[in-house]
Amino acid sequence: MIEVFRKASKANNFSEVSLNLPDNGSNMSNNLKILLLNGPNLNLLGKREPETYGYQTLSDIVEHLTNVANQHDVELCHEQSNAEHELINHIHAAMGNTDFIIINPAAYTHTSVAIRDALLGVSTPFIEVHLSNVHAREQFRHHSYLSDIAKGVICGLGADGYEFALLSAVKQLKQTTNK
Ligand code: CA2
Repeated sequence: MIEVFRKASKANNFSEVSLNLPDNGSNMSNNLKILLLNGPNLNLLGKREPETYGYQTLSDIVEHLTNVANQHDVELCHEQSNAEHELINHIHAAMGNTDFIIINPAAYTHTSVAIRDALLGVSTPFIEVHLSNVHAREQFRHHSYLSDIAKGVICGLGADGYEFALLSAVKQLKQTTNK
């Protein structure tokens, strides 16, 4: 914990301002907060290519995950973007107020050093999720720029993978915090 004290003595009046900042980027509020982040084209879920990505829409998935999070007394925030810089901005915005990130970076998984650097920069633990089994697909999907720095990776289990990631994140957080 970084503590900044400003002490000012004014005549007979002594005032002290104390500002407590987390030095590890952790959320200072009482509730656990998890960010679900989805990358490009995942807004098309349930509308195209259901044989590969399933029949559930992104809204269906987020609604279900929100219910699961509520049952565990955890706040779930969701963002989806087709733009790399917006995903990076969401990662930056999570710093200091989010305990865990669940991310499906979609195609950026296989290309983005910038998203890797953002996740390293904020030090928020994260799980990488893929709906499809990327290892059973084209060679270029076998490499991820994120997997080696993730707490875990789930792929090939469809939308259930997000739920398993959420339950694991909650379990990990409840083990390491007293919230
Ligand atoms: O399996 C996954 O979740 C992926 O992250 C999905 C990405 C793909 O580039 C990764 O290799 C694996 C593609 C997301 C595209 O989503 C669509 C959903 C419906 C229709 C068309 C695309």
